[in-house]
Amino acid sequence: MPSLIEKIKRWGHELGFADIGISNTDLSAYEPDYFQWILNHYHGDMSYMERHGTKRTRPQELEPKTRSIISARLNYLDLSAHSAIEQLHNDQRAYISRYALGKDYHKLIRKRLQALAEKITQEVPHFQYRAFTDSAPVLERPIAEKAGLGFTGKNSLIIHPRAGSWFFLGELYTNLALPSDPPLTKQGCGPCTACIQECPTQAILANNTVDARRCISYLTIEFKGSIDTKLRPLIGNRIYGCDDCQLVCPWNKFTQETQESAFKANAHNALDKATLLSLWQWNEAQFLKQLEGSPIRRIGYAQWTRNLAIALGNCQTESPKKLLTALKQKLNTLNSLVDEHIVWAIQQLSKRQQKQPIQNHQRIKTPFNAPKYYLPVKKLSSPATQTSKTNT
Ligand code: B12
Ligand code: SF4
Ligand code: SF4
Repeated sequence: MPSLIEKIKRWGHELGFADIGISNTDLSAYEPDYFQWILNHYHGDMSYMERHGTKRTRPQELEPKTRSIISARLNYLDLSAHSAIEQLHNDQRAYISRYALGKDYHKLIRKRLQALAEKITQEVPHFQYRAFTDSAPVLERPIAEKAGLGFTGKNSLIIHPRAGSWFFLGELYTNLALPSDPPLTKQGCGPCTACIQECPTQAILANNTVDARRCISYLTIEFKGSIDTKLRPLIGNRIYGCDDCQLVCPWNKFTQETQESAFKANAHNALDKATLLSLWQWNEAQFLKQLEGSPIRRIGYAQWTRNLAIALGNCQTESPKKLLTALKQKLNTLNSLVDEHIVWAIQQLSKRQQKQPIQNHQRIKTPFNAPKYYLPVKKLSSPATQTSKTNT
């Protein structure tokens, strides 16, 4: 058995995974927390989470033959992309989650896991498996934690002490009873609370959990409805997902850059440095063309426009006249929900134009009070710059 485990890990690395770990299927220690989260309705409109019941916490209910789980992580951060901090701090620009600057990860990771499974099948002909990443009822973070791929941070993400948190997770449910890896027990957040303080919408709660209903990632990606007007100003210029709780996490000074060309920022659509107004000009055909292969396409043009309208309404540095003209051009072109967000943005900008004071709950929070962001600086050819540094 040890030699098979060694081979699985070696093949995993050869296939580009940053780490492979193995766990058993007992997630009973996590089940109460998970269902308390559902009971608190922190999942918002993601009703599939409720519907799946115990399938997520009991792997055999999803795949009866499962005896152990091979958990994998794949780095996605592209350090050659335009600076995340600069993009966030400039309210004329659009902030898009780092994971979405390149190609969609779902197919890529599943194919990689299948390639790993094929190698195992050559060695163990009776090997059976199912590959998952993200979209199935799988409790991916607890599985990764059990398999030793990292610890659970206060921001609820899995953090590896030598690689930070900018990675995706994926799993192979297998019919083999493989020996488990030990979880990492020594590391953790300690007294740090940077992510809790810096989360723009105060979505991070006690007990390493997030109230998805307040999380900008949920609001801009998963949530299809009308966004609470109290939350809109807090969204700032984040038009697809949010990374603030990773950008301020000190463990991310150890980030490992992605080796996947698919995850590099797409030079063609240049989303890493796009302005709000340039994206606002896209019609639906351009949206579909520019975002071919991107995970962003999934939210559709109307939701994309809704998100952009909020960000335009939050923009304080561009001429309101210019923004108002652009916003009015899209009124009555999509649907009533989008119109409602455009009207809100127009009202915000009109108030500013008329110099009406912005009410306190509408005040836009400046991104990050934290003195430091913990993205390592891209390694350059000079030996003097070969060490990891923080960029402030
Ligand atoms: C639903 C979901 C969301 C929701 C809800 C997020 C959340 N925190 O639950 C929303 C849309 C908000 C979201 C956002 C993001 N997501 Co998401 N999401 C998921 C999904 C599909 C399910 C997660 C889930 O089950 N949540 C329910 C909660 C209760 O479960 P949990 O957080 O895993 O909680 C367990 C532990 O925290 C633990 N626990 C609870 N309390 C305590 C206390 C202590 C002391 C300890 C040690 C443990 C512990 O027990 C809980 C289970 O019982 C997973 C994929 C999957 N199938 O698992 C991806 C996933 C978690 N997301 C991921 C990513 C990358 C993101 C974003 C960074 C994307 C972005 N840039 O916008 C943000 C990050 C926001 C954040 N801080 O969580 C990655 C995380 C990778 C990593 N390094 O951890 C995943 C694993 C997808 C993947 N395959 O890579 N996501
Ligand atoms: S992704 Fe953004 S909004 Fe969501 S918990 Fe992290 S910092 Fe808060
Ligand atoms: S920012 Fe601090 S508290 Fe939050 S996950 Fe990172 S180490 Fe933990």
